[in-house]
Amino acid sequence: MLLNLISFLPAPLDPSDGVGISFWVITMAMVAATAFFFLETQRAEGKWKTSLVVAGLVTMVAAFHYFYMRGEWDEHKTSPTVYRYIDWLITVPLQMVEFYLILAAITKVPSGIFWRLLIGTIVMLVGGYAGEAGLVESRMMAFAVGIAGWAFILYEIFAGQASKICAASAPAGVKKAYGVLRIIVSLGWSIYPLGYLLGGGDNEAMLNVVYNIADFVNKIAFGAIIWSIATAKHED
Ligand SMILES: *C/C=C(C)/C=C/C=C(C)/C=C/C1=C(C)CCCC1(C)C
Repeated sequence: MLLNLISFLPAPLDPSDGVGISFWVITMAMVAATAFFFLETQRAEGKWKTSLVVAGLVTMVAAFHYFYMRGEWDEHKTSPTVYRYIDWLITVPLQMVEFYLILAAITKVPSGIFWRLLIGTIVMLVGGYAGEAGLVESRMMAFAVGIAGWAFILYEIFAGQASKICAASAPAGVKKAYGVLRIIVSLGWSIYPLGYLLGGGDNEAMLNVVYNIADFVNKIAFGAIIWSIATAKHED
C-alpha cells in the first residue's frame, strides 16, 4: 500500500529541466486560481456568481490536465498533445460561454452568439490537432484552418453581434471588462499559434514552454477579469 503510494509520487524535478519546472509551476497556479475563484463566488452578486464558477471550472479542468501532462513530460519528454487538446476542447468553449454570460447578465442575448463562438473554437482546435498529431500531410495547411477558426471568433467579438450588443447595452464597467477580454483573445491567444510555429519540427521543449506560458496568461488572467466584474458593485 505504502509502496503503491510512493510510486505515484513524481520523480524529483530536475533543475536543468526548465520545461518540467514550467509544467509544475503552472499546475500549482491553476490549483490556486481554482480555489480563489470558487471561494470568491461568495462575494459575487446574483447572476455574476455563474460567470465566476465557470472561471473556476476552466482553471480546475486545466489543473487536472496539467497533472497528467506534467507526468507525461517527466517520463517521456514528449509533448502531451492528446491531453493538451482535450483540455483546450473543454476549456476554450467554457471561456466562450463567459462572453455569452457576461452579456446575458446585463441584457437579453440570442444564443447564436454562443454557437458561432463554439464553431470557431472547434474549427481552430481541429485544425491545430490535425497538424500536431500528424493526421494530415501539411502542418501548415492545418495551421491555416486553425487560424480561420480563430479569425471567425475575433470577428464575432470585435465586429459581430456580440460586440454590437455590448456597445449598445453594457454599462461602462462591463464594457471595459469586455474590452480587456477581447485583448486576451486577440493578443494573449496569439502566443498559441506562435508556439505552434516555433515548436515545429522536433522542438518539443519550445512548444511546451510556450503553450504553458500561454495557458497561464489566458486562463488565469481571463478568470481574473471575470472576477473583477463579478465582484464589482452593479446597479442592475
Ligand atoms: C485555455 C486554453 C486556451 C485559451 C487555448 C487556446 C488555443 C488557441 C488560441 C490555439 C490556436 C491555434 C491557432 C490559432 C492555429 C492552429 C494552431 C493552434 C490550435 C495552436
